Amino acid sequence: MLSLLLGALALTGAASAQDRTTESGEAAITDPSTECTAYAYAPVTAAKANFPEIWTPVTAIYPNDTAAYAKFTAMNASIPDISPKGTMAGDFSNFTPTYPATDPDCWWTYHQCTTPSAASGLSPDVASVPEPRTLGYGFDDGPNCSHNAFYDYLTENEQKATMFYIGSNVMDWPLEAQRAVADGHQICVHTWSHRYMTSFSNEGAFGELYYTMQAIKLVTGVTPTCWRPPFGDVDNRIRYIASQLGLETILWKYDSNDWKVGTDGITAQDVQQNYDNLIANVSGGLFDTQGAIMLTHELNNYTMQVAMDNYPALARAFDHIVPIAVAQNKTTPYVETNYTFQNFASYIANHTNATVVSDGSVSASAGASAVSGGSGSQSTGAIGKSAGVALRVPASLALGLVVLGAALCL
Ligand SMILES: *[C@@H]1O[C@H](CO)[C@@H](O)[C@H](O)[C@H]1NC(C)=O
Ligand SMILES: *[C@@H]1O[C@H](CO)[C@@H](O)[C@H](O)[C@H]1NC(C)=O
Ligand SMILES: *[C@@H]1O[C@H](CO)[C@@H](O)[C@H](O)[C@H]1NC(C)=O
Ligand SMILES: *[C@@H]1O[C@H](CO)[C@@H](O)[C@H](O)[C@H]1NC(C)=O
Ligand SMILES: *[C@@H]1O[C@H](CO)[C@@H](O)[C@H](O)[C@H]1NC(C)=O
Ligand SMILES: *[C@@H]1O[C@H](CO)[C@@H](O)[C@H](O)[C@H]1NC(C)=O
Ligand SMILES: *[C@@H]1O[C@H](CO)[C@@H](O)[C@H](O)[C@H]1NC(C)=O
Ligand SMILES: *[C@@H]1O[C@H](CO)[C@@H](O)[C@H](O)[C@H]1NC(C)=O
Ligand SMILES: CC(=O)N[C@H]1CO[C@H](CO)[C@@H](O)[C@@H]1O
Repeated sequence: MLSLLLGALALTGAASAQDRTTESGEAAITDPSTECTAYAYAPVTAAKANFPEIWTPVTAIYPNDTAAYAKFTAMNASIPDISPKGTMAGDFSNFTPTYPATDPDCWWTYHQCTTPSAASGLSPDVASVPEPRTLGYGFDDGPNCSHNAFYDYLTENEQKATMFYIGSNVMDWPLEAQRAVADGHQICVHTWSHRYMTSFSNEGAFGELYYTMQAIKLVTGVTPTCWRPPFGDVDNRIRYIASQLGLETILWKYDSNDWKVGTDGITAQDVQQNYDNLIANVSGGLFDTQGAIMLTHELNNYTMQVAMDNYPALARAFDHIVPIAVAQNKTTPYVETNYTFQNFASYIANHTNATVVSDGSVSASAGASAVSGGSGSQSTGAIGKSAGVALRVPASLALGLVVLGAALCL
């Protein structure tokens, strides 16, 4: 009884110390259940009526959304004439039997096609990274409410990654989405409701991508230029709609199957084997001319933990682990071109493994990585602008703060 009482007191104390109105406050919470308690964020509350219902598949653009209509109308007539396939839940049993074996739509779900015919005019999907012996590091399905332990770990290792965010999660957990930008990660789109994209109408598919881009812009100030189809389910119609929205399609060649544990007979041992195989393939020379992308998730405690558990071995095996944009030398990863990433050479030259001592102060060795402040300092501007929040201060943001110091209560 006494311990219960003390426990309750401790919780109360912890709760009152928590600031759930800013990115830095939210990022400081360490108790997963507190992290996952819903909160309201004014810019999202104010904009919600102009977005689709959270977690509901988008079937249409709101008639009053003239900006969205203008964008959709401009591409409408040239969208490839390909019919929607199967169901939103991925049941293609009524469709596949009639689908030509030649795979005319370059439908990934059918035979993992990632290279549309030249006649389609579409770019190949990105399924591996061009830099040899390099892992293009990315995670799907975030922002997860309980991701602080995982993001803290990445920060401690000075490791940045590509985060494929679900629009509905961004609206639910906007401060967690801001953390990705503050930490220097790359954000790509992972659709609004995480359904099988080839099942959507043209307007619905457009909306799944468009409103996720808008949600990310609303809360972080930046607009992504990349996306990953949930379940890899993409064909030339969906690729075209994405490309017209300025989104490059990113897939993978290796699947950790972390997201499947407990279903389809997939076990944690299977996932570990998939990591081990990838690692063995590095010394086997499989990536000597081209690097790898493996499908991994920010989905839940298990997927984040298994990513952390395997990070040291991945870091030993691969020469470099970098966000996908970095492996592509894509130094302006967003529509807002004033936000820049380091190119590959700069990223690896300046990559250190220093430990962040505390918010706003870092060990000297990490100072070298302040180049990532090239991105970080500008992301400060972006977040500050859209949300008016005070930021936690990783080393990379130190430069930007000189400018913002006057405006923020640090
Ligand atoms: C647009 O329409 C939606 C759905 O009817 C509504 O919730 C929203 O308030 C409207 N937005 C504006 C700016 O009128
Ligand atoms: C898109 O094109 C189709 C015909 O291909 C037409 O029926 C539809 O109204 C168009 N939608 C918009 C929003 O322009
Ligand atoms: C890659 O890993 C798989 C699974 O362990 C193995 O069968 C294959 O031989 C490996 N290839 C190379 C080149 O290492
Ligand atoms: C986020 O992760 C937590 C912890 O595993 C899990 O309970 C929750 O369902 C996840 N949230 C979403 C939206 O997937
Ligand atoms: C998983 O959950 C445990 C218990 O809540 C927590 O201590 C741990 O930090 C979590 N791991 C991750 C990666 O979130
Ligand atoms: C960074 O340091 C941590 C802790 O010492 C270690 O586990 C990890 O392997 C290191 N990573 C790299 C890329 O050197
Ligand atoms: C990235 O740029 C460097 C020069 O800074 C070049 O050596 C490398 O080949 C480029 N890689 C890619 C994938 O473009
Ligand atoms: C970048 O440009 C956008 C406008 O596109 C502006 O709102 C933002 O403040 C700029 N950020 C910085 C850091 O200059
Ligand atoms: C190789 C490379 O690009 N190194 C960069 C590391 O960071 C310093 C400091 O910002 C830059 O001046 C270097 O160009």
